[in-house]
Amino acid sequence: MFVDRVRVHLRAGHGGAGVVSFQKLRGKPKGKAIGGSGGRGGAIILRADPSMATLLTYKRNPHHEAGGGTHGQGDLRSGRQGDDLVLSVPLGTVIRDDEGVVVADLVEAHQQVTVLEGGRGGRGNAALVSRVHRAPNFCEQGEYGEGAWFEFELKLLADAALVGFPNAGKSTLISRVSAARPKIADYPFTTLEPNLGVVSIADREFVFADIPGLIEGAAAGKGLGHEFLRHVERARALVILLDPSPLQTENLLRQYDVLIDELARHSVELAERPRVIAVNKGDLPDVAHEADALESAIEKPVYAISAITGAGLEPLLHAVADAVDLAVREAPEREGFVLHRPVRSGFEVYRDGDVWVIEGRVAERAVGLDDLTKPEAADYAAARLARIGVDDALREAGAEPGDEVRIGDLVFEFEETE
Ligand SMILES: Nc1nc2c(ncn2[C@@H]2O[C@H](COP(=O)(O)OP(=O)(O)OP(=O)(O)O)[C@@H](O)[C@H]2O)c(=O)[nH]1
Ligand SMILES: [Mg+2]
Repeated sequence: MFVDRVRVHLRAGHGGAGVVSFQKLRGKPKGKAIGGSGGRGGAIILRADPSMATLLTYKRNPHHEAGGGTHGQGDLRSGRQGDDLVLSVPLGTVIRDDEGVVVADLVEAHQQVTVLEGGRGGRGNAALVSRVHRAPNFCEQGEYGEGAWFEFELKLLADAALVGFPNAGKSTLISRVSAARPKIADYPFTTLEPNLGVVSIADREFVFADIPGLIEGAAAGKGLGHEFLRHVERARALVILLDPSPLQTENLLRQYDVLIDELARHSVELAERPRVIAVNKGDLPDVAHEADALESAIEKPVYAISAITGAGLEPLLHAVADAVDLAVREAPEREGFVLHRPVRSGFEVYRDGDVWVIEGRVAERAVGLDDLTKPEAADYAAARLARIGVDDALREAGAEPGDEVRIGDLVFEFEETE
């Protein structure tokens, strides 16, 4: 099964929690803080792997999570970092976030992108010692690893793609000139998924793609062609394969016009891609004559071939290799990219019914302590919230003392601090 589009849920690893621990020291009633910090959670990394052909494994298993960090321990021992999870995707995979924004387009072998960073480890009480808190009896929780849905879409990276009506003989041709073995049959819409084959001609080589047949209206969603027009997008050159058989209701010129029109409707740029035009089934009567007539009509070279007997294939393949070379010279190297977006900073204040809600990582971090029922911890969290501006923001938004405020799972009352 060829799977070229999947939705995947990814979650970075949770950070380990810090710990509260004291070393008893003579003369120090509380002792010395020696609680270690938690390890950070593992990140999610996507990497392009040339040996992968489809996204099937993600269809079967759409949930992936990176390793969590472990908790800190006494004696200043930090927790272990969680293992990053490196997921392989085929070359040519486009990654989108849940809002449809392209995050990366991995077309180079081993190119990679970190899509989710692991949660931070919580600081242990040793790391929280300050002038105000010389022996803190609290520590930070580990931060949750962020989880999100992504869409992976595989766009083929063929050098040349076969474009033609169903039944034109595209699969027959690719099976004749490469090791690809797609199903061939005397009825239309036999090919339901693209097939790639490597073609060697003299000392030249190119990757050829056989895609499902296109019909009129394909760009508007008719037939099977629409889904697969996307795959043609990345081919450097196109081979327009025309079908002269009496079963085909459209004549050669009309087939040609319809196919070019559908390409243009999908993208103007696609209709301008270097192309080679061929008429298949040259073993049938009168085809040579029809091919000549087409050549005069469109004033472009037309290759008459027979995918079954092999007649005319060599000149055609050289012409395709030339078109690919030309495209390589004209178009700069296809480059992948990884989008770097600033981490969302700050927080948001909004009202949900009677409750003020504060949303944002900094605010969640400020209150992410082990036990806020400890007065010392609560004071510490309150001071942190004030410092990052949460109090001011609440006041500005119109919060009154006594109003309920929610940050993550935590609900508390807004108090005026001086
Ligand atoms: N006479 C003749 N028949 C051919 C030739 N090439 C292909 N055919 C026949 O045309 C029919 C369709 O061939 P396919 O290769 O399956 O066509 P296709 O373009 O891949 O069709 P779809 O996958 O449905 O789009 C089969 O019956 C082939 O045997 C040829 O050169 N000469
Ligand atoms: Mg086919």
